[in-house]
Amino acid sequence: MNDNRNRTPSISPAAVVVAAIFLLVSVIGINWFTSFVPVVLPPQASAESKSVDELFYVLVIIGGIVFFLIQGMLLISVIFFRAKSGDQSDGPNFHGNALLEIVWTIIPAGVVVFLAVLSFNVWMQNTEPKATVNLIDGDEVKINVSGARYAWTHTYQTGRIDPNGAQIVINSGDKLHTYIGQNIELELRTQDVIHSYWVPAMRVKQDLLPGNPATGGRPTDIRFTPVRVEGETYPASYPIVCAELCGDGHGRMTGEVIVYADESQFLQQFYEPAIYAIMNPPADPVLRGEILIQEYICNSCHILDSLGWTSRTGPSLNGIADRAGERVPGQSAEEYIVQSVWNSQAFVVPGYTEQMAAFGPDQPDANAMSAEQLYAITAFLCTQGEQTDCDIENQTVAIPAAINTAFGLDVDITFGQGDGAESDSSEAPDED
Ligand code: HEC
Ligand SMILES: [Cu+2]
Repeated sequence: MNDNRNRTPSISPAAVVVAAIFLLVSVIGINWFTSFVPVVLPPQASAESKSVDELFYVLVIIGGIVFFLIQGMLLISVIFFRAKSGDQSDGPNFHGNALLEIVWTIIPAGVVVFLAVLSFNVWMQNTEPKATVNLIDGDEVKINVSGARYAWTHTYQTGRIDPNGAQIVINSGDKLHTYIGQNIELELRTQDVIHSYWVPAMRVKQDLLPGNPATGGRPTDIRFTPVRVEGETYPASYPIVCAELCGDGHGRMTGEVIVYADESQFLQQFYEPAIYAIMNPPADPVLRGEILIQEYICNSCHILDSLGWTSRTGPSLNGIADRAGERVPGQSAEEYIVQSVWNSQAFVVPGYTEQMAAFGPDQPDANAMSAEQLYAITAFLCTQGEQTDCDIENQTVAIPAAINTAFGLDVDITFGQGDGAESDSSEAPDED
């Protein structure tokens, strides 16, 4: 034993040959393995996806080679250098091999640096701001995404003006509409906790970070350009999911990217109809409300069978019109609904907490709600009941003082056209 103490291990030629064979087998095996990867990955639906996938292949190949090489060496050691039966002695005592140690430090260090440079390159390339973004009909349109437990909301600041002089904002709910070749740039904000906007087919993912609510949170952005996918029929749909565990409804926090074949299909099937609908709302406020309410994230917290909502963070809205008049003494059904939406904290339904998001004229994009929109939404909710207590004809609902104070508003909402003469905000297009 003693004569072994300061021995330097020698590397036998046989070991080198075995290692070389393993390296070869690993390379071939990994190449064969990666030929299956395209089947596993979603379609490459963005210009960015190719470089991301190539980076992924390089990582899998290098990682695979290292894995198989180490496991192979381990296996060889276990088989060829095992103790012979009856051998109770200690093994030879080695004191390192400077050459080996240098080699096995330099190679991994080199590999890590190589991967870092490669990854940084792909990242820089894919996140680089484009000269023109969100081009629609020759204009750059700002598109904001809002994440809230548990829904995504997309809003397009169209730059077009409605008859009242206000900018037309299209709220497309959980769907992002785009077309092949459009450079998309989204500004993301969360209304509560950290979420992560992930579109696997576009190979992009970006966290939404809470910030100072007074400044509207802390925006992050994400960029990608949809490209044509072989054999796809357009408009095509690709899932959006939340990639940051954000609560018990995290799994429900999904959406869709709808990709149109070209700009004209996008304009015809999404953009112009959306603007037309805003410019020419149905005369019936109930109908308007039914359309509007689906643009907000109410579905992420409430059950409402008539619209297929299934979420349980808040009370069910089935039959709300029957209960609304009995919730707060002295408050009519329509007053209660108005208050519930604009200032839900004023009365918290027993058994629930103050979790409902705020909606109102001063709220950020996804939660912005004008008096006219609130009027229509209330009119719709007033139809959700058996013998609704709401009277949406000839009624003026005074906005509760608390809301006036909070929003600095002084408006009433008029239902129908009758006595509500003194109202100063009934810009609801009158019907009947
Ligand atoms: C983040 C979850 C959440 C969202 C989003 C949300 N709500 Fe609520 N909602 C609640 C909770 C929780 C309550 C019960 C506590 C309270 O009254 O404030 C509630 C209460 C209500 C009530 C009173 C129900 C009753 O039985 O008295 C109405 C009406 C209502 N919400 C309508 C809406 C509408 C309309 C929207 C969309 C514009 C909406 N909510 C969006 C969580 C939410
Ligand atoms: Cu989330």
